[in-house]
Amino acid sequence: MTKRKDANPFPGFPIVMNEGDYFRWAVNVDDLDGDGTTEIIAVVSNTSSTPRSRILILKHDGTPFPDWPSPGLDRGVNSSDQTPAVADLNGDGAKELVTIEVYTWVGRTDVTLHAFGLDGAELAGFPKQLTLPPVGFDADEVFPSRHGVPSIADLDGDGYPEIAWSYSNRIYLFDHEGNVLPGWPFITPDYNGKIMLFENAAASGDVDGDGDLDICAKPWSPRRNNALGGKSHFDFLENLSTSD
Ligand SMILES: [Ca+2]
Ligand SMILES: [Ca+2]
Ligand SMILES: [Ca+2]
Ligand SMILES: [Ca+2]
Repeated sequence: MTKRKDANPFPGFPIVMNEGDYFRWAVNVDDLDGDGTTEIIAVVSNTSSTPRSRILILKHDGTPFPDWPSPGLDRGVNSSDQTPAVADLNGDGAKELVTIEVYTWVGRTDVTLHAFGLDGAELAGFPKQLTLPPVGFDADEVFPSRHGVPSIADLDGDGYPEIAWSYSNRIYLFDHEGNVLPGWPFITPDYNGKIMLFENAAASGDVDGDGDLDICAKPWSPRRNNALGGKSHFDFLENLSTSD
Protein backbone atom coordinates (compact mmCIF):
# COMPACT_ATOMS: atom_id res chain seq x y z
CA MET A 1 0.00 0.00 0.00
CA THR A 2 1.31 3.43 -0.93
CA LYS A 3 -0.42 6.51 0.43
CA ARG A 4 -0.22 10.22 -0.12
CA LYS A 5 0.47 12.58 2.77
CA ASP A 6 -3.29 13.20 2.96
CA ALA A 7 -3.72 9.42 3.53
CA ASN A 8 -5.48 8.86 0.22
CA PRO A 9 -4.14 5.95 -1.84
CA PHE A 10 -1.50 6.83 -4.39
CA PRO A 11 -2.68 6.33 -8.00
CA GLY A 12 -2.14 2.72 -9.05
CA PHE A 13 -2.26 1.45 -5.47
CA PRO A 14 -3.09 -0.73 -3.61
CA ILE A 15 -1.71 -3.65 -5.59
CA VAL A 16 -3.71 -6.80 -4.95
CA MET A 17 -1.46 -9.86 -4.85
CA ASN A 18 -2.27 -13.48 -5.61
CA GLU A 19 -3.96 -15.61 -2.95
CA GLY A 20 -1.40 -16.83 -0.41
CA ASP A 21 1.20 -14.19 -1.26
CA TYR A 22 2.77 -12.49 1.75
CA PHE A 23 5.60 -10.08 2.48
CA ARG A 24 7.98 -11.00 5.31
CA TRP A 25 10.40 -8.10 4.96
CA ALA A 26 10.49 -4.38 4.49
CA VAL A 27 10.49 -3.01 0.96
CA ASN A 28 13.40 -1.11 -0.55
CA VAL A 29 13.06 1.89 -2.86
CA ASP A 30 15.53 3.14 -5.43
CA ASP A 31 15.60 4.77 -8.85
CA LEU A 32 16.95 1.62 -10.46
CA ASP A 33 16.80 2.71 -14.10
CA GLY A 34 17.76 6.34 -13.58
CA ASP A 35 14.57 7.79 -15.10
CA GLY A 36 13.97 10.10 -12.14
CA THR A 37 11.18 8.05 -10.59
CA THR A 38 11.54 5.56 -7.78
CA GLU A 39 10.98 1.84 -8.06
CA ILE A 40 9.70 -0.37 -5.22
CA ILE A 41 11.62 -3.59 -4.50
CA ALA A 42 10.11 -6.37 -2.40
CA VAL A 43 10.38 -10.09 -1.78
CA VAL A 44 7.00 -11.78 -2.08
CA SER A 45 6.58 -15.28 -0.67
CA ASN A 46 3.96 -17.98 -1.01
CA THR A 47 4.25 -21.31 0.78
CA SER A 48 2.47 -23.12 -2.05
CA SER A 49 4.71 -21.79 -4.80
CA THR A 50 8.08 -23.02 -6.04
CA PRO A 51 10.38 -21.24 -5.49
CA ARG A 52 8.81 -20.00 -2.30
CA SER A 53 9.92 -16.39 -2.80
CA ARG A 54 10.57 -14.11 -5.72
CA ILE A 55 11.90 -10.60 -6.13
CA LEU A 56 9.24 -8.13 -7.20
CA ILE A 57 9.90 -4.69 -8.68
CA LEU A 58 7.15 -2.13 -9.30
CA LYS A 59 7.36 1.24 -11.00
CA HIS A 60 6.22 4.28 -9.03
CA ASP A 61 2.72 3.96 -10.52
CA GLY A 62 2.33 0.35 -9.42
CA THR A 63 2.95 -1.19 -12.83
CA PRO A 64 5.49 -4.00 -13.17
CA PHE A 65 9.10 -3.02 -13.86
CA PRO A 66 9.56 -3.65 -17.60
CA ASP A 67 11.17 -6.95 -18.59
CA TRP A 68 11.83 -7.89 -14.95
CA PRO A 69 11.45 -11.70 -14.70
CA SER A 70 11.02 -11.80 -10.87
CA PRO A 71 13.83 -14.26 -10.15
CA GLY A 72 13.16 -16.78 -7.41
CA LEU A 73 14.75 -17.21 -3.99
CA ASP A 74 14.37 -19.80 -1.23
CA ARG A 75 14.83 -22.83 -3.36
CA GLY A 76 15.35 -24.97 -0.27
CA VAL A 77 13.45 -25.72 2.92
CA ASN A 78 14.52 -23.70 5.97
CA SER A 79 16.50 -21.19 3.99
CA SER A 80 16.23 -17.51 4.69
CA ASP A 81 16.17 -14.60 2.26
CA GLN A 82 16.00 -10.82 2.57
CA THR A 83 14.96 -7.78 0.54
CA PRO A 84 17.73 -6.91 -1.93
CA ALA A 85 20.02 -3.97 -1.40
CA VAL A 86 20.90 -1.88 -4.46
CA ALA A 87 24.39 -0.97 -5.62
CA ASP A 88 26.56 -0.83 -8.72
CA LEU A 89 28.91 -3.61 -7.74
CA ASN A 90 31.09 -3.71 -10.85
CA GLY A 91 31.22 0.01 -11.57
CA ASP A 92 29.65 -0.15 -15.05
CA GLY A 93 26.99 2.43 -14.22
CA ALA A 94 24.14 -0.09 -14.01
CA LYS A 95 22.70 -1.03 -10.63
CA GLU A 96 22.51 -4.55 -9.26
CA LEU A 97 20.13 -6.05 -6.69
CA VAL A 98 22.11 -7.85 -4.01
CA THR A 99 20.63 -10.35 -1.60
CA ILE A 100 21.75 -13.34 0.43
CA GLU A 101 20.10 -16.70 0.95
CA VAL A 102 21.22 -18.57 4.06
CA TYR A 103 20.95 -22.20 5.10
CA THR A 104 22.00 -22.68 8.70
CA TRP A 105 23.11 -26.18 9.69
CA VAL A 106 24.64 -27.40 12.94
CA GLY A 107 28.00 -28.01 11.28
CA ARG A 108 28.13 -25.23 8.71
CA THR A 109 26.35 -22.29 7.14
CA ASP A 110 25.64 -22.33 3.41
CA VAL A 111 25.31 -18.92 1.82
CA THR A 112 24.24 -17.92 -1.66
CA LEU A 113 25.08 -14.33 -2.51
CA HIS A 114 23.07 -13.01 -5.46
CA ALA A 115 23.68 -9.96 -7.65
CA PHE A 116 20.91 -9.54 -10.20
CA GLY A 117 21.17 -7.08 -13.05
CA LEU A 118 18.07 -5.13 -14.08
CA ASP A 119 17.34 -7.78 -16.73
CA GLY A 120 17.09 -10.38 -13.93
CA ALA A 121 20.30 -12.16 -14.95
CA GLU A 122 23.04 -12.65 -12.38
CA LEU A 123 26.20 -10.59 -12.68
CA ALA A 124 29.22 -12.56 -13.92
CA GLY A 125 30.65 -14.56 -11.02
CA PHE A 126 27.30 -14.70 -9.22
CA PRO A 127 25.51 -16.34 -7.55
CA LYS A 128 28.41 -16.86 -5.20
CA GLN A 129 28.16 -20.04 -3.13
CA LEU A 130 29.99 -19.92 0.17
CA THR A 131 30.27 -22.40 3.01
CA LEU A 132 30.88 -20.54 6.24
CA PRO A 133 31.84 -21.92 9.64
CA PRO A 134 29.07 -23.08 12.00
CA VAL A 135 27.59 -20.47 14.27
CA GLY A 136 27.53 -22.55 17.43
CA PHE A 137 24.27 -24.24 18.21
CA ASP A 138 23.36 -27.86 18.90
CA ALA A 139 21.09 -30.22 17.04
CA ASP A 140 18.30 -29.96 19.61
CA GLU A 141 18.25 -26.16 19.57
CA VAL A 142 16.35 -23.88 17.29
CA PHE A 143 18.84 -21.53 15.72
CA PRO A 144 17.89 -18.19 17.31
CA SER A 145 19.14 -15.65 14.79
CA ARG A 146 18.03 -14.47 11.39
CA HIS A 147 20.24 -12.20 9.36
CA GLY A 148 20.41 -8.64 8.20
CA VAL A 149 19.92 -7.07 4.80
CA PRO A 150 23.26 -6.58 3.05
CA SER A 151 24.56 -3.05 3.46
CA ILE A 152 26.71 -1.85 0.58
CA ALA A 153 29.23 1.00 0.55
CA ASP A 154 32.80 1.67 -0.53
CA LEU A 155 34.39 1.36 2.88
CA ASP A 156 38.06 1.39 1.86
CA GLY A 157 37.76 4.09 -0.81
CA ASP A 158 39.03 2.01 -3.73
CA GLY A 159 36.05 2.81 -5.94
CA TYR A 160 34.36 -0.57 -5.53
CA PRO A 161 31.71 -1.18 -2.90
CA GLU A 162 31.97 -3.73 -0.14
CA ILE A 163 29.01 -5.76 1.15
CA ALA A 164 28.54 -5.78 4.93
CA TRP A 165 26.29 -8.48 6.32
CA SER A 166 25.39 -9.25 9.93
CA TYR A 167 24.47 -12.78 10.90
CA SER A 168 24.37 -14.57 14.23
CA ASN A 169 27.23 -13.18 16.35
CA ARG A 170 29.31 -11.97 13.41
CA ILE A 171 29.58 -9.33 10.74
CA TYR A 172 30.94 -10.39 7.38
CA LEU A 173 32.47 -8.09 4.81
CA PHE A 174 32.53 -9.24 1.18
CA ASP A 175 34.29 -7.55 -1.70
CA HIS A 176 32.33 -6.56 -4.81
CA GLU A 177 32.92 -10.02 -6.28
CA GLY A 178 31.46 -11.76 -3.24
CA ASN A 179 34.68 -12.91 -1.59
CA VAL A 180 35.02 -12.69 2.18
CA LEU A 181 37.66 -10.04 2.87
CA PRO A 182 40.74 -10.93 4.92
CA GLY A 183 40.28 -10.38 8.63
CA TRP A 184 36.52 -10.93 8.48
CA PRO A 185 34.09 -11.85 9.94
CA PHE A 186 34.13 -9.73 13.04
CA ILE A 187 32.84 -11.95 15.86
CA THR A 188 31.37 -10.39 18.97
CA PRO A 189 32.83 -11.71 22.19
CA ASP A 190 30.54 -13.91 24.26
CA TYR A 191 28.89 -12.24 27.21
CA ASN A 192 28.12 -14.28 30.34
CA GLY A 193 28.83 -17.41 28.35
CA LYS A 194 26.24 -16.69 25.67
CA ILE A 195 26.66 -15.45 22.13
CA MET A 196 25.53 -11.94 21.17
CA LEU A 197 23.29 -11.94 18.13
CA PHE A 198 22.87 -9.51 15.27
CA GLU A 199 19.68 -9.60 13.27
CA ASN A 200 19.50 -6.24 11.53
CA ALA A 201 21.43 -4.69 8.69
CA ALA A 202 24.99 -3.67 9.42
CA ALA A 203 24.59 -0.03 8.45
CA SER A 204 27.49 2.19 7.43
CA GLY A 205 28.07 5.83 8.20
CA ASP A 206 30.85 8.07 9.42
CA VAL A 207 30.08 7.63 13.10
CA ASP A 208 33.26 9.17 14.48
CA GLY A 209 33.49 12.00 11.97
CA ASP A 210 36.98 11.20 10.66
CA GLY A 211 35.87 11.10 7.03
CA ASP A 212 35.53 7.36 6.46
CA LEU A 213 32.54 5.06 6.73
CA ASP A 214 32.22 2.89 9.82
CA ILE A 215 29.91 -0.08 10.45
CA CYS A 216 27.22 -0.34 13.10
CA ALA A 217 24.91 -3.22 13.92
CA LYS A 218 22.32 -4.14 16.50
CA PRO A 219 19.96 -7.04 17.17
CA TRP A 220 16.49 -7.12 15.70
CA SER A 221 14.95 -7.28 19.13
CA PRO A 222 16.17 -8.23 22.58
CA ARG A 223 15.54 -11.89 23.39
CA ARG A 224 16.01 -14.18 26.34
CA ASN A 225 18.63 -16.18 24.49
CA ASN A 226 20.53 -13.07 23.61
CA ALA A 227 23.69 -12.78 25.67
CA LEU A 228 22.57 -9.71 27.55
CA GLY A 229 19.61 -11.54 29.03
CA GLY A 230 17.03 -9.77 26.94
CA LYS A 231 18.72 -6.38 26.87
CA SER A 232 19.83 -4.81 23.64
CA HIS A 233 23.36 -4.23 22.44
CA PHE A 234 24.87 -2.03 19.79
CA ASP A 235 28.20 -2.60 18.08
CA PHE A 236 30.32 0.02 16.38
CA LEU A 237 33.28 -0.97 14.22
CA GLU A 238 35.59 1.90 13.39
CA ASN A 239 36.93 1.83 9.84
CA LEU A 240 40.69 1.39 10.07
CA SER A 241 41.21 0.48 6.40
CA THR A 242 41.68 4.07 5.29
CA SER A 243 43.99 5.12 8.12
CA ASP A 244 47.37 6.50 7.23
CA1 LIG B 1 13.17 4.70 -12.01
CA1 LIG C 1 26.77 -2.71 -12.34
CA1 LIG D 1 35.94 -0.66 -1.74
CA1 LIG E 1 34.71 7.10 10.41
